[in-house]
Amino acid sequence: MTTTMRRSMAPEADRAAVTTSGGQQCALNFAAAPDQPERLAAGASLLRGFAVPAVADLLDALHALQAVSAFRQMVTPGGFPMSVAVSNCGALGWTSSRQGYRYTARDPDTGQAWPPMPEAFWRLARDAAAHAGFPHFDPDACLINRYRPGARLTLHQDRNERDFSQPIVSVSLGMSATFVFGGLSRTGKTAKLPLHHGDVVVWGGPDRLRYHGVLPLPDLPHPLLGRQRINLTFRKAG
Ligand code: MD3
Ligand code: FE
Repeated sequence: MTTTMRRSMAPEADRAAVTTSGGQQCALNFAAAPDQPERLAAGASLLRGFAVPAVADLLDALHALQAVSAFRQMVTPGGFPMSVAVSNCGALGWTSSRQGYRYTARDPDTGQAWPPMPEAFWRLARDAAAHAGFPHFDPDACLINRYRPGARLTLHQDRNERDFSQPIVSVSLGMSATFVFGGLSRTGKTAKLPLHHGDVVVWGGPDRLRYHGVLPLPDLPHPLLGRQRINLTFRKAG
């Protein structure tokens, strides 16, 4: 028997055996292995914990970015300040103002270009997209959302990007949130999904234009990030 055959016939052998305090042996199983995306819908995949190995690099880069383009509360086209504070990196940045939502090459607060997308950001987004079945994803925009307790995002669609064939990759860091996603119309049925530190979701294909939002953030501080949730949203905007 070849090694290949033996491996394919006994995949359990690859799992670690653990001895419990009671003396019994059990397989060390994971709810979702990091290399096994969970299919939420035809074009949507949840990669639980996918960003965990990259967290230290992501946070280092995030601190450097904040010194160039700080978080700020933008105003909605309706004239209300967003509860979520935002910043951007990459060639294009998402902005909101009384004039509407749009992508700009410059930070309106500084008049300077948005800071370049850190290599660790771009690499993570590309790897996650590839794992979810979207190879060669090359994001030119990363919207950075910062939620404090109570902050929320009402149900909306992301439709300011040029090419809807490109997916959106979302990375959650810090406090957990409940993400809500609906269908292609605002009134469609919705589902809730808890998102935790390190989780990555890839939305593409038929799910790219789904309505979605985030429920008000409960005040449950995170060991590493304290009382905040950071969401990195990678897009091909231009
Ligand atoms: C599903 N941000 O910035 S990311 C946004 O957690 C936004 O901060 C949320 O929605 C957050 O626009 C959710 C997940 C996400 C992003 C884009 C989507 C889900 C999506 C586009 C289509 C469908
Ligand atoms: Fe969105």
